[in-house]
Amino acid sequence: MFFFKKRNISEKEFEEQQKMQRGLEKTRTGFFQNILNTLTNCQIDDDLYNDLEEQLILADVGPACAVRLVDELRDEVEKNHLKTGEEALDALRGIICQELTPRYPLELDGHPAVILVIGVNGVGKTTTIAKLAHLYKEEGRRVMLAAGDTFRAAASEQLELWADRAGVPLVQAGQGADPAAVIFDAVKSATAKGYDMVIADTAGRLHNKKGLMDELGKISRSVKKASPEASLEVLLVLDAITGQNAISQAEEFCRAAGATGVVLTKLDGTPKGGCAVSVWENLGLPIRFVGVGEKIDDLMPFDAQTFVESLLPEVPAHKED
Ligand SMILES: Nc1nc2c(ncn2[C@@H]2O[C@H](COP(=O)(O)OP(=O)(O)O)[C@@H](O)[C@H]2O)c(=O)[nH]1
Ligand SMILES: [Mg+2]
Repeated sequence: MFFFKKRNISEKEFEEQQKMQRGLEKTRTGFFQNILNTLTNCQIDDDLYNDLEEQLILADVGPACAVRLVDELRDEVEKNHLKTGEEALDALRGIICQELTPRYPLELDGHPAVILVIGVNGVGKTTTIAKLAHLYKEEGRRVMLAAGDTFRAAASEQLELWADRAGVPLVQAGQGADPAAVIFDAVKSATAKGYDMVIADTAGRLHNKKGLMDELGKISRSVKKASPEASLEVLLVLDAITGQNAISQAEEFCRAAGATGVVLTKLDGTPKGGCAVSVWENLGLPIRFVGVGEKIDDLMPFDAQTFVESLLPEVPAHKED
């Protein structure tokens, strides 16, 4: 059985947890509160499993994923002779945590480490780039941005404002410039100037799958051409407010784009944060970051355990001082 490990946490981890709890407030006090209630002081029987399945679906976990999680829970309960709702709840925490734990690490060891941010319009790509720049700069990395969304003039201007705010340089070109050329220049410049990381914006327009594939293929090649030592992560940004809809629409898109991970934004704005749980099942991609607000420090590296502890807390979520 995958036991959900209770742990003693440091002050920093406690702060992270508080931030995640605030980000997940709507989800936690909504559908997941019902799940907590259902599993507190209950009888473990078929009705309970049916209720749970329904609640997981309402929480936007997605029907297929909800059915599988409840099946796994049933197995765990039987195998380990779990008797109480609290024991079953712990098993459920473990199952969800395992589901959310990335199967492979984020690749950032290239010179430079390149992160390409993709996704449809309005999901939060540009904001996420600013937040990533801030986060990695705080970690002591030298970050450069590339304005690969050359489709709209305003996109570059918006990124320029964020770059100033984050205090990092930006490589940009005029409207209509070739995004692969902009990103090539950024990677070249970063290599020459000793920057560790290039984070690149892209246009959200998805005329067709082939167009997208060609464009992203071209960008990947120009990254390698600019620096053979570069690593490349392609992060697909999904808006949690549109939840399961966004995930099913992203299925084809992410395969075409060769995405390597997901950033789930706007978790703070929805009671349906449960959609996070089905990202691996539907897209075969790990969640790397979550957006929990509009400010520059409202992005958190994704940690499955912190997420589950915030979603299904053991103690009342808010500590009284
Ligand atoms: N509440 C909230 N809003 C966000 C988050 N991320 C982005 N946004 C907002 O979403 C809107 C679109 O963001 P933008 O970065 O321009 O999206 P893009 O078109 O994908 O580049 C902006 O108003 C952002 O402030 C988040 O995590 N939480
Ligand atoms: Mg944008």
